[in-house]
Amino acid sequence: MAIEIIPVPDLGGADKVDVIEVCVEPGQVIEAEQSLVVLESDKASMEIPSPKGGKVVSLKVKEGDALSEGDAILELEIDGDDAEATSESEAKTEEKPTEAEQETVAEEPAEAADSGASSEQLVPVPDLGGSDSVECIEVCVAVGDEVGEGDSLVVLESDKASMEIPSPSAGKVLEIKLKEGDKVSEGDALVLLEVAGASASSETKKEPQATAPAAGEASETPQKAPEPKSQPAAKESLPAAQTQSADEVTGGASVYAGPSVRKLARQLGVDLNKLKPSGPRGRFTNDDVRSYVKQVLEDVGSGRVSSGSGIPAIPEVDFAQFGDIEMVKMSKIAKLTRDNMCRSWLNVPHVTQFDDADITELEDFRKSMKAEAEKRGVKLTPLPFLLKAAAAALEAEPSFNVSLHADGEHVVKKNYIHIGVAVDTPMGLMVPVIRDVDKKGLWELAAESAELAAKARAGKLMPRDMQGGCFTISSLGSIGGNGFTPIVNAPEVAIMGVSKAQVKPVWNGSEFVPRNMLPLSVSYDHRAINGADCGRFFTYMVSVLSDIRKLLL
Ligand code: CAO
Repeated sequence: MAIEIIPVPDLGGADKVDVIEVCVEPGQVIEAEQSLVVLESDKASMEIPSPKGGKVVSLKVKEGDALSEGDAILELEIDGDDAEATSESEAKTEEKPTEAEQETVAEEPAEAADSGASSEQLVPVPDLGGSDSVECIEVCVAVGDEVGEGDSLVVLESDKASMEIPSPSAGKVLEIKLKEGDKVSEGDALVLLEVAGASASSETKKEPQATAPAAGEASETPQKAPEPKSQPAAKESLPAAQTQSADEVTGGASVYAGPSVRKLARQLGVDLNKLKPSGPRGRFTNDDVRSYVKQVLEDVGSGRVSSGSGIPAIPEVDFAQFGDIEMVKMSKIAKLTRDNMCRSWLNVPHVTQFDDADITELEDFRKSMKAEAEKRGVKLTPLPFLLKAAAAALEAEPSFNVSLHADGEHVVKKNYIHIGVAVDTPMGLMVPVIRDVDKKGLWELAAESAELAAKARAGKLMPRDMQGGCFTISSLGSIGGNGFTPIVNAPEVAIMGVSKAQVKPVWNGSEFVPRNMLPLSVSYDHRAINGADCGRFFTYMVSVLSDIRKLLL
């Protein structure tokens, strides 16, 4: 029985790689090759397998840590046989190089550095962690490309993982030794690079089996690396074959994307299944992910979709195929209306209630005031009465005179009554706000609403004229209709729709009598207002409109 620290193996040159998952816990009995942690660099995600079986004593890492080769992952209690076998294999692996070997290694960089000339370097397939005959699904470079150290040369894909093979050195691509669809194994030639003297020499030191043939030698076939496969992975191995299963990362197994694309997609919260791949053989590229995010941001910015709504976009249609068409530019106000309506409709859970107000007496009174109105130079329409009735109802039912606070914890109760009136203008819909409706008389309201409507139609409203509303009235009464469901003008929580008044037969308990009935609807935000609140609000407003003497109370 021995306690061993299990370290991070060679990460193929990667450093400070994020731990994205810890797969075991203290006390857990694990087997050799069982995944301990999942690491993710910008090139690959990789599961680090346990080199031996045993019981996890303690963890030395947690999610979010950044690890490099040699850092402790965990303490493992190993039983006798395994412990012995391990120390033997470690002893073999750690055998010191002979003096001659040491000299060669020490001298080579010096020679190359001295020469300062560029040399050729054949880059082979690194250790694939046991995978064999792995398909090349993407060649990321072309002959003549300048690549930097770590740049992806090719993407290989086994049935377990896809892996980008990074260039071991900076240099120029002289030759590509494989094509898409080829099956390769460890040691097979990938790319012939022309590298500067110093970096060529350092690679020569690291991968003697992969160096370019000496001058005059014709062979281009790289020799297989005879590295012993000890655990942790031997030098020059890329822990690619332990990369995270394609099923477990963004997009699932049916999605063809390299680790860096998957990482980018995960970082940006992009579901690759929603994208169309543009890479060769249906593979996703980083540009696919970026373009998708750009498009979504543009759509959100333009109001075509609501942020986070997840609502599929309406497919674009080429209408010209069905007949003659014209493209008409939307006005700024039309675009603002589009955005505001979309935002309210998607954010506010709407409920609409309907009722008819008997405005027979109201209309009699209004008509009786026509001469007076003319003298005053104002037109007395039903609108001022509706404004007064709405103000009275807002006072009587204060749950309507609120806005939901953005903190999600509060409701903002307003101690003022400002009411917006939707005005149909040639530029589009505008909603000027009449302040302190409760404090104003019918004549004043008639004059002010007419003035604001005129200003709106002349395009002369100032932003302040349209701010601060508590409630909105949208009247289609002069146009027609039996009823409609207006959209709440958020952050207000309710709106009234006014349709066309008509004389209708109404049963008074003993007979049908002709009454002037005004169809009304109230839409409300059900997050702020309940049906019973609306029932009280609406009933009170209808009763005021039916008997305007109540406004005096
Ligand atoms: N039923 C029957 N007749 C009505 C009425 C109703 N509900 N409301 C108004 N009328 C009558 C008026 O009394 C007036 O007739 P008289 O001249 O015989 O008195 C006539 O219709 C025209 O009224 P108006 O439209 O000039 O004045 P208003 O005060 O009723 O309305 C305003 C003002 C600004 C609300 C209106 O002009 C307007 O723009 N309405 C459209 C609002 C809109 O587009 N809403 C939809 C928003 S959602 O897309």
